[in-house]
Amino acid sequence: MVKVHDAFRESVAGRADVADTPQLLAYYDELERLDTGALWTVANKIEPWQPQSASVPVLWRYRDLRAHVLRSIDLVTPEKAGRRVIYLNNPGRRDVAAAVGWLYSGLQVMHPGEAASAHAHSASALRFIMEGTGAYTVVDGHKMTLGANDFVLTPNGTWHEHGVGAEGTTCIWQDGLDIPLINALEAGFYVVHPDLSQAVTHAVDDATATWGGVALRPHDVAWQKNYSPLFKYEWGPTYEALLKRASVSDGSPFDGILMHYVNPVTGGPVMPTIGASMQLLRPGEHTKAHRHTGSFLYQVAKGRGFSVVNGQRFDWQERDIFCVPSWMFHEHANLSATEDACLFCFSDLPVMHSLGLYREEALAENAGHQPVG
Ligand code: GTQ
Repeated sequence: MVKVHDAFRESVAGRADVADTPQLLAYYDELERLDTGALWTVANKIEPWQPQSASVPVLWRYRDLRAHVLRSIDLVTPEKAGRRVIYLNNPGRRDVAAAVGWLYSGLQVMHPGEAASAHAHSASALRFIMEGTGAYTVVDGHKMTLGANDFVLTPNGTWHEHGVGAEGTTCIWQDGLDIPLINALEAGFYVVHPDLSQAVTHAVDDATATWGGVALRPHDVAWQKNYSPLFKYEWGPTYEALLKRASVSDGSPFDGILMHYVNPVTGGPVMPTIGASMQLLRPGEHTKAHRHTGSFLYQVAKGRGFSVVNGQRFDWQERDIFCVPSWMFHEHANLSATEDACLFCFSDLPVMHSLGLYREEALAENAGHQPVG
């Protein structure tokens, strides 16, 4: 079969627009034998005018997933599986096991009395608790107790392990990691802890007690690392902060009341590669559509509503998860007239900001986009 090289031609000044000829095709074959190629045959493809996400918008309904997640308890042990997780596999990103863009996510389930072995890796991770009691995470000797809608960090390089105390109930949480990004950068290392578990060397929940003050920072504790020392962000104060903000502000027309979880030392994102936020949509609120760079994974922490992503409507309720791929228009709506709705979200926004790649655009009123819903 004859190879076609001019499929990406564009007749626009400054873009590649070279027609195939027998002479050129022979030339391209010679270049290929030398492990090279003519840029103009690929230029328009490798430098698109704007981001072309390979990810597709997806809604993962918890009511569809939950029974399958629980079934894994009878099928594999955490000892054998390493971690008992059902991961979210975006149809456009199966080759890299990403939920969206360069972000991985999965639902992990653990029985009372179970624990997963301690390990460390180059990927940065977070967990958002969906259901159950008695869950805990240990990060570098700091033990954090976890309840529904709590969010906990296990940053790059830290020893971490997860479990559910014998007195607890079956727990399900969402894991979020930058595994695909770290693999794309070919920078991933993985180590299993020599003892398979680590000693708890600090008082339980000491990170929250030390760094979780209301805009107060301890005088006598230093922190030099590039991630937040406040490993756990509890739902109670998070929700309270959203309600307080909503009492004095309408927030953003595109995002409602959107608050970023921050590193209390710097005011910056919780980890260098993954940021997280919680967003409140007031009863009946419907945000305006916009798009920006970055890949986003949402979990519905509270309420019900819908989001329109790239023109497609996704109706969601508590615990559902959906993604917004880079540069796709999106808007969110709270369908309740009386209750607020809250969306937890994690993303690669810190990467976009630190590399100078963040761009944002509102949907033009006259863009001919059909509002949905
Ligand atoms: O607990 O660090 O869902 O390394 C996938 C890979 C969780 C973890 C996952 C991991 C982890």
